[in-house]
Amino acid sequence: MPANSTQPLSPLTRHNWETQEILALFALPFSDLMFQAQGVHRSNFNPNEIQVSSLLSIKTGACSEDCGYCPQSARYDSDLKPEALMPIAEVLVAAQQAKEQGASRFCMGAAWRQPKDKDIERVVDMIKGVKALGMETCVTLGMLTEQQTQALKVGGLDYYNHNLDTSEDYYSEVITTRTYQDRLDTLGRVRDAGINVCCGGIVGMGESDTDRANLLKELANLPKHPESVPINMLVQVEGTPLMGTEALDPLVFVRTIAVARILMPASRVRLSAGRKSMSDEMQALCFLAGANSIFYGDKLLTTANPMTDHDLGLFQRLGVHSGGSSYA
Ligand code: SAM
Ligand code: DTB
Ligand code: SF4
Repeated sequence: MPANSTQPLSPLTRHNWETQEILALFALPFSDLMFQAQGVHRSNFNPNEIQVSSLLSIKTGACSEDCGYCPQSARYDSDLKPEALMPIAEVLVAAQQAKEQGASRFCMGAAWRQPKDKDIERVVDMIKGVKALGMETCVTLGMLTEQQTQALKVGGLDYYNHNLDTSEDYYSEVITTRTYQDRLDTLGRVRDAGINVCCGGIVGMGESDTDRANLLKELANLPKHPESVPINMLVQVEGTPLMGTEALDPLVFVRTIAVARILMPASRVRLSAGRKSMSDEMQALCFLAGANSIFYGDKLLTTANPMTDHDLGLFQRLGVHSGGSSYA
């Protein structure tokens, strides 16, 4: 039976995973892992339906944080031209275009450590405008105060994206300007305000198998699973410290999706950044493993994504269609 938006507790929905159990899932023969993930996927979702979100960077670059993967940090020389917060009219033109191309959710990202209160007012106007177009809204703005979170909720925000990015142990290898606990605190405020949570991470940053298992453990052991779980493959950008990191085995990426699906049965698992460098066949494996959401549109925030025509062709070849929200 499909789960609904209240995410009922089922025997499959656990919040007490141990690292060793998760590592054991990762170590299953590939075929057995895929079979398990498929079973969980099919009992919670229509396996041929993929939720489609489009991204827009509403404030680009010049960020004070030192996230080692990110071209938007002011500390690295990534050739990115910083841009101030976009005028609302331009945001709405981009949202309308995304809607016409087939996106159901519009995600607006800002390169901030944390927004100022006056930024929130402008973002709330954007949220209202995008909702008026009939799209779901998501924003990712960095750390939030309780008051700011409430203002976003009152403004009608559907989802807040705030990634844990990696395991707690590996976090300080990648980011030193904020703590894991800072991230968890903002996620708690978003959850308490009744906004849907979009939270995942990045793999391919040189982390260990245990780090990947522990990232998924953190997500699955949250008091409530995030409604949306983006799994990003690191996009290596010239000038960032993680440029040149040894590439992750693509099959380990597929396994990560499968384990996320098993641990968080009713969450949308999003095959996120990194698709541009994946073959169609690898993406098909990710969908088989239980991914049922993508970022759609030629650009992510600042880097390239597959062309929309290519994605539409892939959907047709796989016999899948866009649709669905957080849950089946
Ligand atoms: N500044 C806010 C923050 O960090 O929460 C919001 C924007 S930030 C760009 C959103 C997310 O994009 C990050 O948490 C990270 O997971 C992802 N991201 C950034 N650069 C990436 C890259 N090069 N490859 C993969 N994911 C990336
Ligand atoms: C997420 O998990 N991935 C998206 C979205 N949430 C905001 C961002 C990916 C960014 C990839 C690098 C870039 O384009 O700047
Ligand atoms: Fe800034 Fe977010 Fe990039 Fe970190 S991930 S540098 S906080 S924009």
